[in-house]
Amino acid sequence: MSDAMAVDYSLYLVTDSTEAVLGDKDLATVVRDSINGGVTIVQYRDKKSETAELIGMAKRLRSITSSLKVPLLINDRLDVALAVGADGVHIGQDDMDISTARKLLGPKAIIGVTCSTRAEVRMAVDGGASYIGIGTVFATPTKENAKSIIGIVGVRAILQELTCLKEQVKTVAIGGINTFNVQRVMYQSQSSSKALDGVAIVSGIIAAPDPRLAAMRLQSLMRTTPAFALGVSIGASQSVDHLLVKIPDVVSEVRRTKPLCHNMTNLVVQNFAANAVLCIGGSPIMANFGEEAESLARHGGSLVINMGSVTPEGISNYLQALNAYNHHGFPVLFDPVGAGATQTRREALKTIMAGGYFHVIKGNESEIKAVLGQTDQQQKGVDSSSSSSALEKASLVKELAIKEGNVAILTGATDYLSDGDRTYSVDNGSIYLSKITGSGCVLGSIIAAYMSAHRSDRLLATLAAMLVYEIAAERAAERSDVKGPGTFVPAFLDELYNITEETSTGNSEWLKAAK
Ligand code: 3NM
Ligand code: MG
Repeated sequence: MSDAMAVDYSLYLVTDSTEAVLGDKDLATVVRDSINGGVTIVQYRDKKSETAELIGMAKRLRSITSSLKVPLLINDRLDVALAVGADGVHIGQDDMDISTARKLLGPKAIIGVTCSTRAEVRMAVDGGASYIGIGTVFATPTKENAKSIIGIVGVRAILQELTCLKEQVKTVAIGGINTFNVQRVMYQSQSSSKALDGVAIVSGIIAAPDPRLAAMRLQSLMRTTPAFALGVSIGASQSVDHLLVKIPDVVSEVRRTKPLCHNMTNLVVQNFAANAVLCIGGSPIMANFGEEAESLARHGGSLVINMGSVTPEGISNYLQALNAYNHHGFPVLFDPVGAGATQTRREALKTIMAGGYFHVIKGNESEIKAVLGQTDQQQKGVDSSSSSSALEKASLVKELAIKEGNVAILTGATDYLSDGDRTYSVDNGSIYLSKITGSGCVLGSIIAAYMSAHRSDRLLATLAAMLVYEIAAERAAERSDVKGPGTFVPAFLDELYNITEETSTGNSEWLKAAK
């Protein structure tokens, strides 16, 4: 038996001998190939075979894993583990209890327990678990009767519990993890003090046409910073003045670089949003067809997904585009319009959020609450209403930003923005913004343009966009030719243009109006 502390859990293979996953391949060969590709620990899991067959295969796996110096664990069956001299066992919540297993196998054995709740984690830790298998993360055909799908949020909660317990127990996430989501699972699950030690994978390796290549690809994804997280500054607490002095440069950068801003937005605001992006110096394209996203995503622009006119076909287009931009690492802003308004939208919200990583999520109070899973009373329309205090709104954006590892924005008479570390409010704006349609959507498009022009500090880019937008609205509303919402719209476009043009010619007087 090996030293449990020295085990590398980074790429944990769980086997499956069923036709549906293994096909007609030989399991022992698959295990050997996948270790050669980068698997660091193996669990032999076979829920169907008879004991003699289990021991036969376990012996073959023992000899392969021993020669390749990788630990072998057996799922559930202590007798099989003892019979072949495995390094330990993995037990589920319905299997033998951890304390008994520990007593039978001794202190050096590796014993892992599957947990989906904080309470299960405490029991596993008390019983002497070496590691926790956290899951089920995503729904997966490999485990049809999964007890609960906890999402990346659930993984975070368990990592936080372990931080509170001050336990050094190791962790792997399991359930539906593959090359598309492994980086997001690792990145978004980390809490301030604890990250996953690895991921456990069944079909992503066993069902792959070439298990060695699949393991290599997964290992390399695990070891590289995801494209969507590159160039992100985290943890630099700065005063707002420190950020404000940098804003003229960001505003000019947008006009100079004319970033492509790809909008998948609703029927109501396409024209308005495209004009606003042009006015601040960006290059808008309004393209709702997912097929186009891959080639657009190569241009280094940004994507806005605005679910204001959501349809089933729309959702699959969004997901295709989200995947393309995540893959290339360029910014994506999500505007969950009317997220809590209907059951359909709540479902759409879940599907879209599970489909990829968003650099920014922007919504009004009820939308942000819906994204946080907090709304129980139904939102009436897509317009905003408010019931929380300033402090509550600030903590909503902070909570969302921490949860998603991104920038969150809550819009309203006062806007709130946070990257989890820095939380600010913007008090500029005009009452007319709430008297016209699409003002929020336009803000989303402007932020996205700023995010793609200025990559190194997302919060700075967002704040710059918000101030340009809110102060332009203020200046427009003050104009003598503006008599109401109708005359406000063209004046607002003018002022977006004027402010950004003035800034790029060296005049940033407008910033003095920032509140
Ligand atoms: N245990 P795949 S999920 C074996 O949640 C197993 O405890 C789970 O398979 C749990 O990588 C799971 O193919 C199957 O999605 C994971
Ligand atoms: Mg079991």
